[in-house]
Amino acid sequence: MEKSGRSSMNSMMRALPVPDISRTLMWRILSVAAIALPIVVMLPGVVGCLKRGCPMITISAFKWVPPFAQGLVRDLRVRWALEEAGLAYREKLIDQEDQKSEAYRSLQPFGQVPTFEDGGLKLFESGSIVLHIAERSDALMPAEPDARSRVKMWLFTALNTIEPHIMYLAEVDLFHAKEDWAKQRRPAVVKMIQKRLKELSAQLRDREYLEGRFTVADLLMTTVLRIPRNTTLVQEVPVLDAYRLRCEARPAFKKALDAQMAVFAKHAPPIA
Ligand SMILES: N[C@@H](CCC(=O)N[C@@H](CS)C(=O)NCC(=O)O)C(=O)O
Repeated sequence: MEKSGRSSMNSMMRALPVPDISRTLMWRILSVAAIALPIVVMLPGVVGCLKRGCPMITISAFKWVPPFAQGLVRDLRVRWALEEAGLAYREKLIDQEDQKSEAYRSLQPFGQVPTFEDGGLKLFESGSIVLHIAERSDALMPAEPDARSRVKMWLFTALNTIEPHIMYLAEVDLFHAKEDWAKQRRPAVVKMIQKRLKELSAQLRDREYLEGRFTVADLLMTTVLRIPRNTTLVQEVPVLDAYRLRCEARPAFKKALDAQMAVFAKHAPPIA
């Protein structure tokens, strides 16, 4: 009787859906690990943050500029680089009075925008700031040493070889257009820009980006090519215009531009 009772129990057990113990255990371990691992990894950083105060990147930007400059102010470069790198930041918004203040001059000796602060590090010059960000982000800088050097070469090209001529034209068109010297000088300035843009476009004819893939050099070059938007100089060079549009189509660019424009919209002076 007892024997037949045990065997009927065994056959009952076999009929019931018995859980696969090892699989259940494995899932439990994985679930615990999924929760615990990030905590363990982040804990030292969180504790350090609580002790020393959390470092947070701060960049300076103007509260407001006239429409001709909106979307071109150089904090855009830094915002864009930070967006590409996935780094959060806060803004230090300044006006013309702040530009002259001793406190701001201690960050930017020329009273200009942008500045960058991260913990104890304080930087000015948009080129140096985006390079600093890029050196720490795969999104903006390749790993291979020669490629890194070429990216820096193009970054200097944007700032030293292309931007000065473009800025000269901006000076002529936006600030001195009615003056005789500006009218006389303008054709030569335009000619020089056309020469430089043609030479640059020859480099981009067979490639989408300056160094194989999007890098901080493309970011800077694009912001430079945006400056003469009161002219058709870039549109006249289809390869360059397509390149500019390709870079501007990046979600990080849109976020950066929206962030700069939102500040101007918020601080717009009342219409008289
Ligand atoms: N070479 C500097 C130029 C900075 C610059 O010209 N910033 C402009 C805004 S885009 C500015 O602050 N202009 C006001 C001024 O010079 O007083 C850089 O790239 O950071």
